[in-house]
Amino acid sequence: MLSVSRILVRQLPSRIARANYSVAAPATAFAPLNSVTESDITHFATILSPSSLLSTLSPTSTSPEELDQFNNDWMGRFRGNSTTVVKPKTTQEVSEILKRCYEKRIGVVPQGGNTGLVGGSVPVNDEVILSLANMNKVRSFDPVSGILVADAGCILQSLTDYVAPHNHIMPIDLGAKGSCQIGGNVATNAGGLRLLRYGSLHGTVLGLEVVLPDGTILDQLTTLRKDNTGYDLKQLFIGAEGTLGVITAVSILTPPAPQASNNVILALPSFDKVLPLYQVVKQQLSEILSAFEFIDRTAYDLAVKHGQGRALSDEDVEGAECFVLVETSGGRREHDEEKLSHLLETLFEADKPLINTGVLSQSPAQFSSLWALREGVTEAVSKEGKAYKYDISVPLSSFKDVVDGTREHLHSRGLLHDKAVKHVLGYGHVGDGNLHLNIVADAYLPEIEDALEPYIYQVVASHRGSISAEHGIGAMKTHALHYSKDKVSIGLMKKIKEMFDPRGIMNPGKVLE
Ligand code: FAD
Ligand code: 2HG
Ligand code: ZN
Repeated sequence: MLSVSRILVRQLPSRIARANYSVAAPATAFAPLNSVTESDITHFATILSPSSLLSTLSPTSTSPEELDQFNNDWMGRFRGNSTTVVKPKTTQEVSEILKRCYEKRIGVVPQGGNTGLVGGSVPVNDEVILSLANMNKVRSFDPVSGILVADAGCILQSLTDYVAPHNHIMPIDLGAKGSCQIGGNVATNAGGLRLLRYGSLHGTVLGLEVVLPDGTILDQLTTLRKDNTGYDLKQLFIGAEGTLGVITAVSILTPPAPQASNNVILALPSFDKVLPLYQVVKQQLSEILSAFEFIDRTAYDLAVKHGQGRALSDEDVEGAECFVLVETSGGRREHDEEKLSHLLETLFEADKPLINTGVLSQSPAQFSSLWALREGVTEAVSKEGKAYKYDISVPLSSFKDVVDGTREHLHSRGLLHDKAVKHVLGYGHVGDGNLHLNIVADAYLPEIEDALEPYIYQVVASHRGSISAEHGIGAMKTHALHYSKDKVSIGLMKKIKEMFDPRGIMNPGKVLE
């Protein structure tokens, strides 16, 4: 196999590319932002109820510790210094707050469930944190069309529970479903575990209500499936990570719940079997295939170690280099089970086997526990140590080379040991070409970051891949955007930012440098 590092040396003198880029790119020159003052707090108090205003500044008296959960990100990697959290209950309140911040040039960070993995949901300095947690009502649901209109602060799991009795499901599902909000999902254009079947939020979101930085309310909360009346403005806010406005409500198409769902975990002897397996699975399961997720051996072992579930016996996992979780969702149980059994027979009886073994769930509890293993990898990684996360799109065939190449690279820098990097692992959404490369360290150390960047971004660029398949850019990757976007694209993004947010108050320091 061709080593990733060797490809790089030949193709990418990336530091030079970056220097060239910064000379040519148009600068986003916003005037410096101001800190929140006591007079702003007095003003906010005229807009919000007392319980919706948390600030260490007088006349309020919140302790700094109470603000910790808002200032720190999920990974414990990014930290802000905000003195003030506002928790509006209505779109009108959001509008009034933004008007004041716009007038006084105060930075604003929209915050949903704070489960983002790129440092986008916490301030870089002392911006106001605008939490959507109090905007958590379903506005309407039409069981015939399946269209749900909900406040942005609704938690994804609660929306799933809301539509379930109507035999519908949310088109998106992810491990953070118990905490993340639909507004945060839309703002990050989160992918997750159902993208293979239902596509991205760019397709399933039908409308948005957004408060623009100057307080103007943009009402695009349509429930129409078809609407070709000029530019589709809502698309700009999907994946904008709060840099263009605050999403206050979402209209989304929910699919009918499948009548039958099954899943199976397959243990593979080597990575080179994953792609042939994917081909066979696609061919045989066709319309009922709803997920094809990949977990390498290190990821599997960590999930088991940290109690996220155990799918296979010790004997079954022996000799397995990686695992694949296949899910089917269809309309008739007998039909789906027949197809799945036929697939498993083909796999077990093949002359040149693609799999060692597999476990098919036999009950709803087993179905959930197989998923828990895959969804639990992120949680397991965070229990094991401090994670550097690279969420990349690269050709499926190079998933293993990227993970192994990174491990070798860290080894060559003398960083692969207990006091530095403990594990390098890969997992993700094979069906979407999205690899989650996680580097688990003892602590966040500058020498590890220096070894990882720009190395990994160069690898991605050498494949013309994406440095962020689904988690976004946040604060973590602003400096690396040029590895995936050309000058013209970044120039246009800056113009769009300036048009919507001429004072640069919305989520400063995120997405664009
Ligand atoms: P936050 O983390 O609060 O915010 C994320 C970004 O969106 C920030 O830039 C914030 O400013 C902005 N934002 C939030 N709400 C709004 C709003 N109402 N208006 C404007 N901007 C807003 N991501 C995936 O794509 N796929 C996965 O499979 C996946 N699995 C995960 C599993 C775990 C265990 C964890 C911890 C995270 C996972 N993530 C995944 C990342 C994260 O959960 C998603 O990005 C999620 O969509 C973020 O939602 P949130 O409400 O927590 O947003
Ligand atoms: C997943 O697919 C999430 O589990 C999180 O996107 C990935 O933690 C990660 O790197
Ligand atoms: Zn993912």
